[in-house]
Amino acid sequence: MVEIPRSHPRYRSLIERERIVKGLAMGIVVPEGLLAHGRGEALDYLLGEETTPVARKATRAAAALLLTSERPVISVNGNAAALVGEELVRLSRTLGAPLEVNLFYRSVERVRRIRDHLLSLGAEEVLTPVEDVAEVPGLESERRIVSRKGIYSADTVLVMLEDGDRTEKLVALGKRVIAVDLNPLSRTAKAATITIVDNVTRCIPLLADEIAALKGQTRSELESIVKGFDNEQNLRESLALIAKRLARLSGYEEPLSD
Ligand code: PTJ
Repeated sequence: MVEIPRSHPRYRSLIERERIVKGLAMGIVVPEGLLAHGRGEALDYLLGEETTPVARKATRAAAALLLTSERPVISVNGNAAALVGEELVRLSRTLGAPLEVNLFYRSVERVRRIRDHLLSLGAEEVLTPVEDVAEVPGLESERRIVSRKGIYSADTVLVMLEDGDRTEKLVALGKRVIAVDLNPLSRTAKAATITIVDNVTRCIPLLADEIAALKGQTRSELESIVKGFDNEQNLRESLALIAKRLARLSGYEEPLSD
């Protein structure tokens, strides 16, 4: 691996790539995860590679929802572990919620490797759907295999870099799902209770900060933050921000005729 100079204008983005590549070498990330990351990079580029005010609003609502949940669980896959392992451990501590490894390209070996990686970063509790497993009904992918005392019994699940199937099924089971997804058009984004259209590398630390900041609020104050949030509207606002930014950069503020 080459040393990336701090002065490089795309330092942050290049470091994220290095984390994913290192995760691949460690057997945490699958090759398909590189493609998913590339798609995320492109979408982040369109957003201006910064947390938008729209994403900030969703993050605050997500923090309030997590704080009013009885059994929140943080679902971790390969890309998330490689990109924001440390930040997820901090979030888990701040919230007092377990991490659970849940994979699309599942193998028991990789589940254990990701668990060990999170434990090495200081995680207190990492659930693995290997023993005492349950299945998410109606879901055919490997993501259906979950820990009985974790995602299966959770009332709220935080997911990131997800394909849409599981989110839809979890919501159908009556669970609240918070998704972090740079794609405001994805099925996950549309199906989730709250979608944060942001890069996990910016969002997860911000979410931990919001949780810490909101901890002193009463339950009814937190519930009113959640109630005041409209996911469909928030997704439309994210798309509108991208459209506005592109219109400004292109110099075509008015739509071109066909
Ligand atoms: O580790 P596994 O086996 O669970 O596999 C993980 C991947 C990511 C390979 C798997 O879940 C997958 O194929 O995901 P998708 O269907 O490609 O969806 C990933 C979504 O996350 C897409 O909508 C991407 O735009 C989005 N995304 C990519 N990078 C980021 C991101 N969202 C937030 N932050 C990112 N850094």
